[in-house]
Amino acid sequence: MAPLEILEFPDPRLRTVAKPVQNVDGRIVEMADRMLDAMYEAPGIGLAATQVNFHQRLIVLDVSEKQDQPLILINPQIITGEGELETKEGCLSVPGFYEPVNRYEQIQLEAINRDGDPFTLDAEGLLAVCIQHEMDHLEGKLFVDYLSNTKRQLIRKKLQKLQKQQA
Ligand code: GNR
Ligand code: NI
Repeated sequence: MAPLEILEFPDPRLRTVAKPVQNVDGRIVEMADRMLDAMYEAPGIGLAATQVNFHQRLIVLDVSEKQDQPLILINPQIITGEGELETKEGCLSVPGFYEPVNRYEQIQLEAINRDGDPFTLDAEGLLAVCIQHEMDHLEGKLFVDYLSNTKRQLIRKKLQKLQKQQA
């Protein structure tokens, strides 16, 4: 199957709000597996369905050093968030730019796994940051939205120029 393409800022499709997954069927599991392939290929530590133009609440992650601990989260919901952590974030949809963003340091999460079963997850540090970054994508939000207008517009112009050169 053709590899999934990752949309890039300022593509308006990245602003779509994703709908809850109603049923964890073969189509969802297949999309999750293709997203993991695209994430490892990129390479990245997370990918939200929004980034591959699939607008359901599905994210995949792997923050392990060896990239051998895939995590699939369906309909993720943050139950509690505590502390604050500033991380230089990057995004596969904003290639080449890294800027500090503040997130919760620890989160408690509820989600559904690839078998369709609900589970809870306690996450901290980079995993917590990455989950919050991915959940923003499902709301049509990007890390550049936390930056100043000036910085965001500069990034947009630079990326648009690159995209025109590649077209
Ligand atoms: O690969 C990614 N690295 C990253 C680094 C710091 C904070 C968040 C991330 S997520 C990003 C992949 C991506 O764009 N996911 O949406
Ligand atoms: Ni991203």
